[in-house]
Amino acid sequence: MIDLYTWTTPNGRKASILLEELGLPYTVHSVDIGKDEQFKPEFLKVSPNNRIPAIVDRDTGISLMESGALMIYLGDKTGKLLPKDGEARYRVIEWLMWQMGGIGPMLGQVHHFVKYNKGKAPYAEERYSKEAHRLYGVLNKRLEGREFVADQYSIADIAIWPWISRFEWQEIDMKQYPNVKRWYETIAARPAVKKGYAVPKDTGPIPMP
Ligand SMILES: N[C@@H](CCC(=O)N[C@@H](CS)C(=O)NCC(=O)O)C(=O)O
Repeated sequence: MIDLYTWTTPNGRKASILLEELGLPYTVHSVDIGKDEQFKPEFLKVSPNNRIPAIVDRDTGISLMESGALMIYLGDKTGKLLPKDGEARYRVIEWLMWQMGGIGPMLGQVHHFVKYNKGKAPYAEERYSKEAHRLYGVLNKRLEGREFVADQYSIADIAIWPWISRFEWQEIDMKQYPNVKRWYETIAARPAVKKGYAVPKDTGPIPMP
């Protein structure tokens, strides 16, 4: 049994979608970051950086913060969605790290400046929007002639997808990125993705381009 600490954000959805895909039993603990619940002492014991998602694996006693780390852990625990060794494993980790270092932090800045604080910092809006387009372009190129970022559906796709689901917030026209659009729609149709998207609560249907 896994305890999942999460909220209705792209990083949170990475963990719930993965748990649904793996078919692992889990208990959801909502951490409403809008109400500063991430600073509660009991949550900080699991996630000292006061950020969701985090997990505790009651089978092993291991607790983990950082979505990339817990995705690798769960992939290894189950032997699914992360190849055991060889180039295939490193390819998945490569694109997972690309999400962790690029897509997440940069699109997060687009949400901050373009969606929530429009007009306050034109330079930041321009800088991060440009970076968002660059990253969408990289993803579009990677998906040319490839169904998924590392060929087989993997934790890398699951890490990237919830960020792309905010394409409207990012003012991205998916028609400009046809391979991303096709990949996004394929993943959005998966039953586990639909279930995991609605954790810890239903915020409405998955946005479709
Ligand atoms: N690198 C972290 C980022 C996690 C993160 O930024 N979580 C946000 C929600 S998407 C959060 O908990 N924010 C609360 C805060 O900043 O206090 C991960 O991938 O897990």
